[in-house]
This record gives sequence, C-alpha cells and structure tokens, in this order.
Amino acid sequence: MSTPFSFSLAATDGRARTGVIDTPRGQIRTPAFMPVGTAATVKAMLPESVAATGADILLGNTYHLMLRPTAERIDRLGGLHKFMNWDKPILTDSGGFQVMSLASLRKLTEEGVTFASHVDGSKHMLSPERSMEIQKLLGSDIVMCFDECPALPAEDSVVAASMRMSMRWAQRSRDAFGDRPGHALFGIQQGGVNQDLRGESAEALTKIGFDGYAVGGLAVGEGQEAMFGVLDYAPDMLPQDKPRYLMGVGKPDDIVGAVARGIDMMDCVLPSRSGRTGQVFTRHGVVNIKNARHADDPRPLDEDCSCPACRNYSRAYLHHVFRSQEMISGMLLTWHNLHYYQELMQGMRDAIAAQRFDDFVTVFHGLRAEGDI
Ligand code: PRF
Ligand code: ZN
Repeated sequence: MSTPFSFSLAATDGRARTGVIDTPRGQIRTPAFMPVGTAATVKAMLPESVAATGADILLGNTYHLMLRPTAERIDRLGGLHKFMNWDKPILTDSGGFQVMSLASLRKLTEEGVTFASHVDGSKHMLSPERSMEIQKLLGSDIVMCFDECPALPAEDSVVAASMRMSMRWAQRSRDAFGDRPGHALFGIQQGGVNQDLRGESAEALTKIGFDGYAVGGLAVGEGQEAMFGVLDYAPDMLPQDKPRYLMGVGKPDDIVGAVARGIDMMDCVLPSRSGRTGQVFTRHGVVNIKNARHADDPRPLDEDCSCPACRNYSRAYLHHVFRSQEMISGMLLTWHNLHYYQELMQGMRDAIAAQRFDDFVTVFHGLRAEGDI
C-alpha cells in the first residue's frame, strides 16, 4: 500500500519553515539538502555512507543518465533505485539546464532542444514529453518540469521570452506526466532577477498546479546579494502548503540565507566536488587540506565533528593522502563535507522547531568570523 506524496509543515520561525515530505520511499525532513548523484553515484561514496551522513533524498540527472547508460537500460535493470542501491527518495532534474552547460551544438526551439553528447558527440533531443518519459523510466520520485534557464546577466526581454516558454513547457510537462500516485511533479519558477517576471511565472505555475515548486534561474552569475534580493520575495509568490526547492544552491551561507527566506529544499555539487579538490567545510569556515600548514598537524579537521574523517584521522594524514592523490582522500573529505551539510540542515530544523532560528544564524556567522582554522 503506497502512501501518496504529501508535505506537512511542523513549524515556522519568521519566514523559515520546517516540516516533512512523505513519500512511499520514506520521509524527507525539511529544510533538506540533497547530495548530487549525477551519474547514479554520489562520487566517492557508498549509498549507505550517504545515508549515514543524514541524507533523506538524492538528486539524479536526466541529462547524464539518458546518455549513459540510457534510461531504457536503467528501466530494464529495475529502475534507478535498484541500479544504484539507494532505496530512499530520488529527485531527478529534467535535463535542459545540464544541456545548456555541458552539451555542444545546441539548438533550442519551441519543441525542445537538440544537442550533441559531451560523452561521444552523438545527437540527442530533449523536450518536455521526452524528459517526462525518461524520468518515469528512471523511476524518479520527484520529477522536475522541463525548463530553460538563461545565464545572468541578461536583458529583461530575453529573460521574459525564456520564462514564458518555460511556462508553456511546464504545461506540457504536466500533461505528459499524467496522474502517478506516489510520484511528484515540481514546477520551476523562472524570471531572472525581475520581480514582475517572477510573479508572472509563479502565477502561471500555480494555475497549472504542482506538488512542489522550485525557484530556478538563480546562482547563475548574479551573485549572492542579487540572489537573496530575489529570495526576499520569490518564495512568498509560491503556495505556502507545498515544498519550495532552490535549485543548485549552494555554499553553507547561501543555504542558511535561503532557509531564512522560506526555502525547504536545496541541492548542490559543492560538498561532494569540493571533497575531491581538497576544500573542506567546517563550522569555522573553509579549510584547504592541500595547504602545507596541515602537514604536521595531529588534530582532526574539526574537533566537534563525528564523521569518520574527523574521528579517525589527523589533518596530517588527510593532507598526505590528498597530496598523494590517494582515493581515500576523496572518500574521507566528501564524507566530512556531506556530514557537515547534513548537520547544518539538522541544526536549522531543530532551531526552527524551537523558535530560535535567529540565534542559530547569529552563532553560524559568529563561528565563521572567528577565523584561525
Ligand atoms: N533549472 C533546472 N535545473 C537547475 C536550474 C534551473 O534553473 C538551476 C539554477 N540554479 C540549477 N539546476 N531545471
Ligand atoms: Zn568531519
């Protein structure tokens, strides 16, 4: 017996919200951070390790998986959850955004987009209908509408035309998705940094009706101040009783600022990618493990962190394996970074529930300002 997809708010504090999304594959505690598992793996992590960091949901990518190993093959093998050994919820992005950043020979029309694969140059097509079909073949729990996201800065006329096409694509996505109990379809608001266009987009999406609403088109070159400027009004344009997902964000202070402005879900490659480039997130700020000052340091990365990298290894060891390009380096640093992000989310959920989110934010910024890490 599968329970349908539903969202319940447990508490709010200012504009910050905490609650739970119920899905047939389990609960997603919000605010939620979704680690990125682009190619059916969170790089350098076993799925059980990702779960151990506290993640309730992963993000997968239509674009990468349609090219390799293909959605049809994943479907034949029993779906993405079974294929990658992750039985909790998976949200999949719809592909258009990745086509624009990764593929070549792109041709964008009202119908959709054709492009050449970044893997082998082969030609492919994505449209709202094809994206819905692929995300269904993957077995995605939360399906994203097919949209287009212009890079910023851009002229208002360009942003408006793109947003209006994305809204027509949102209707086509809704029609193609159909009725799939237990699976959710999220709309994606566009409109750049223009309040009127954000409002028009929110109205179009709300009229169509979705199980959740993403704020798309941010963190694409506008900077944190402009992004927060949009987040000061954009989430409130979307329905109160549905989850709001800020796509592709961000650094820890972006995440705290987004939650403060009413965002419930986020995803970003930063904690996993940085784990492989030696950038470590701690409550005191960013540590670069490559730095020679760690070579003789017997202390853990973060005294207060309970992850395996901090419990069992010194900074000297982590520095050594990073410099030696040993694979355990990416494994340990990714684990730490994902653990840090999930602990940040848990801290925010607890603080919102206890009505002390402002204090949480003050302490968060205070620790980072102390320096000397
Ligand atoms: N649309 C989709 N995926 C995305 C974005 C978007 O606007 C962004 C923007 N930050 C990241 N990923 N479909
Ligand atoms: Zn740690």
